[in-house]
Amino acid sequence: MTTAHRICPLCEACCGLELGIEQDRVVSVRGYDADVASEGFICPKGAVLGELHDDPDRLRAPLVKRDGKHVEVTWDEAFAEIERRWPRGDRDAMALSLGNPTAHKFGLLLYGARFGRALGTKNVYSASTLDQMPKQLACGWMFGHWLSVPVPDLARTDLLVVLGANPVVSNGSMWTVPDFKGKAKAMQARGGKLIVIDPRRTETAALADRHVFIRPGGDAFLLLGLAHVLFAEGLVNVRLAEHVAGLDELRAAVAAFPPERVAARCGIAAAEIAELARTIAAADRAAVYGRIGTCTQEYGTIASWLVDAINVITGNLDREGGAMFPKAAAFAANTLGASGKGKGITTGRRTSRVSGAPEVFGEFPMGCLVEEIETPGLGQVRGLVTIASNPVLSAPNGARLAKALDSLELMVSVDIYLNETTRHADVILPGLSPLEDAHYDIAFPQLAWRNTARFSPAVFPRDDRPAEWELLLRLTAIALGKGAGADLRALDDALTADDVRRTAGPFAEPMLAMVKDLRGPERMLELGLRAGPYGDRFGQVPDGLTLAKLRATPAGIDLGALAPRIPEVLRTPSGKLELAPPALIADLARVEADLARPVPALVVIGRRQLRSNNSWMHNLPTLAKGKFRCTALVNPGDAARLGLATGTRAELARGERSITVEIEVTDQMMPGVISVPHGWGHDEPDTRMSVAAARPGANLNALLDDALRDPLSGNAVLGGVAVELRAIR
Ligand SMILES: Nc1nc2c(c(=O)[nH]1)N[C@H]1C(S)=C(S)[C@@H](COP(=O)(O)OP(=O)(O)OC[C@H]3O[C@@H](n4cnc5c(=O)[nH]c(N)nc54)[C@H](O)[C@@H]3O)O[C@H]1N2
Ligand SMILES: Nc1nc2c(c(=O)[nH]1)N[C@H]1C(S)=C(S)[C@@H](COP(=O)(O)OP(=O)(O)OC[C@H]3O[C@@H](n4cnc5c(=O)[nH]c(N)nc54)[C@H](O)[C@@H]3O)O[C@H]1N2
Ligand code: SF4
Ligand SMILES: [Mo]
Repeated sequence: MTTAHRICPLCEACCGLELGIEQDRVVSVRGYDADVASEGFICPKGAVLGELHDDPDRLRAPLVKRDGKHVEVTWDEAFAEIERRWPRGDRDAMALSLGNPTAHKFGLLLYGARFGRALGTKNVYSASTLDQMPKQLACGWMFGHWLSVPVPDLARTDLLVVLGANPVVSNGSMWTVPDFKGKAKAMQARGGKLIVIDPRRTETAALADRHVFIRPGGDAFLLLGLAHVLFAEGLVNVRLAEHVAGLDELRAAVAAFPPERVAARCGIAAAEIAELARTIAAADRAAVYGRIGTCTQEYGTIASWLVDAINVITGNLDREGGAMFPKAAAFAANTLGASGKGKGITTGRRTSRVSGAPEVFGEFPMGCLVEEIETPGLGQVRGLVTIASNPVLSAPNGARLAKALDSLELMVSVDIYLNETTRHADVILPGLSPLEDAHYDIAFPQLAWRNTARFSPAVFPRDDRPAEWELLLRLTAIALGKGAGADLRALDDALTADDVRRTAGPFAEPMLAMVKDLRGPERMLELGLRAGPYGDRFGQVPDGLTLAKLRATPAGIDLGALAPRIPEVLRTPSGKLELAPPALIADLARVEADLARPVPALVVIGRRQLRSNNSWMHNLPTLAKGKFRCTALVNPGDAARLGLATGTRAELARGERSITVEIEVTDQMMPGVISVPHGWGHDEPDTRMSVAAARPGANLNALLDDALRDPLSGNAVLGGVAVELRAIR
């Protein structure tokens, strides 16, 4: 048996794994103890990477739909079909949908972006508006860059307050923190405390020193109440005052939200809100962390802003043991250019054709895609390319979208399964197995608990099938009108040279000469690493980072604990940390109006599960085994009132739409709140996921509304949505 080392591409924890290999098969997977970022941690998903590699349902050849059935064709036939059917004329007629795994594969991320630029369409959609857009927008306004997202310095904090996240299960999000549980326990062993604020007593809450139930969608109200108390009781302590603007505006804005006013809306007593504020202020070093529960709701951007505003006004931002900015080795735009001042961010440079939703960071809300396909007229979307994206299950009102997909002139999916979304595609282009591909994380080192740099080469050699970046390059050639038969090597050289010349000016030619033996994403990585903050600056810093150095160090290179970065990290036009961005202050009017609205009797929220990964890992036998997991968790009081018991079936309805769910009664749930995981509903015809289809579960998103969005970020509202639950007799 030989061993190979490989970063797990499945979730944001990015664990380093050690694979045992016999011939061309993975026979064991363990956490790699020497890995500088994950130190031996592994979860049940990483342990089945071999099963993913071997899955007979995973596509290995392109498929084209002929007479309603997908049939295998050659690569040339698949691309010829795409070229023949490509909608011409209006650039905006082609839409692009980027799914979650795109963020985990550097070939997809770098060449997906290239392809997007070649398309030149304004119709770009992604999982970001089903997920973290509010956080990135709030950070953009506060710190001046959409990738400047502070993360808790768990290794040194005394108090971690978690809202709307379950890192024991998710292993962190917008926060790369492998073995969150071990690190949280180590904090507790040093005397630190963990507080979890969640409508469900989660696996993370079970570990916590204190759990507080909150009404879904109540975070903005709670956080306003907390900030109010901090100001009112003189507990504000802004350590970075000379770098902070807007303190008076923030004080004035939260003055209208004393705990007594917000208590009913967040479901937390006024006295408890005041006491929580005092606890955070009293901690020596504290960090407040909010994640998907605080984003996928009506006030996602406001809640995300207030999380960091509280970190600032309690003196915990950018300080050891508080919330800190990581510094990534490559592609970290917030480390480049002049520091201190910048352009800041701009949104709404365009608006969507049908709803007039503003563009945010070059995207429209995923919820808008369906209406752009359905609504005739100039600029109608007639073609779609999905890249690792399964919106039929992951986007609200997936059933409506599924119908709309069949009306497209051309749909192409770059995907490894024939699933609920790709079954609508005219052409499916499968990438390699992750084990046949090299790996470097572009996004997650910007969000990691510690600064490190790691690279994994491919574990297995590949046959003559193209890598995903090569598929995307060929699509780029088609989009640019160069044809499917274009010289891809020359195109790659030209596109990379353009990028380098744009950013490096007179240094471009020598830089390009130094990387001439590389191609594709590895060449872009080499350029990014060497130009980055730890890089060798193309020879100027002799012991600086290069790709060769990372290749020689499978356990990765440790770049140290997080260090303070203000003012260097700031990119706002004022050069200051903006504590009271005007758009957010203005949006408080919505929160104010909501105080008068009645709270619905029953709402649904989502949940993530350890042995599942959004919509696509239900086909791996080891993960699929055991107890059926797509259940609706219901509080015992609600269950008694509605005549429901564990194991019975019920109809979960919203307006005219409904799904059938299996009930699990548990006092983990706050009264009036139901929890249903997303990513299920594998019972669509003409898919090829035999294991998943055996226990399909129900698609929560069939129920939710595509039009329900946070207006600032365009993020979908996926939680706190009013529903009815009826026993099926
Ligand atoms: N109701 C509700 N809905 C939600 C959420 C929620 O909490 N509640 N969460 C939202 C969030 S946070 C996210 S990120 C989205 C995720 O939703 P999506 O962005 O749709 O991502 P996945 O569900 O992970 O689906 C991944 C797709 O990529 C394919 N794939 C997997 N690996 C590869 C690969 O290596 N290469 C290629 N080319 N394709 C691959 C899979 O077959 C699948 O089609 O769901 C969102 N939807
Ligand atoms: N095992 C596993 N790991 C995953 C994934 C997976 O599917 N499986 N998905 C990955 C992805 S794409 C992402 S984005 C991350 C997400 O990672 P997390 O943000 O940790 O996501 P969840 O585990 O869904 O935790 C969200 C929590 O918010 C709570 N919640 C719901 N509504 C509200 C609310 O209004 N307010 C508050 N305060 N809480 C609320 C829910 O009860 C839930 O406990 O996980 C990633 N990791
Ligand atoms: S926690 Fe995430 S990165 Fe680590 S092994 Fe599990 S799936 Fe892979
Ligand atoms: Mo996500």
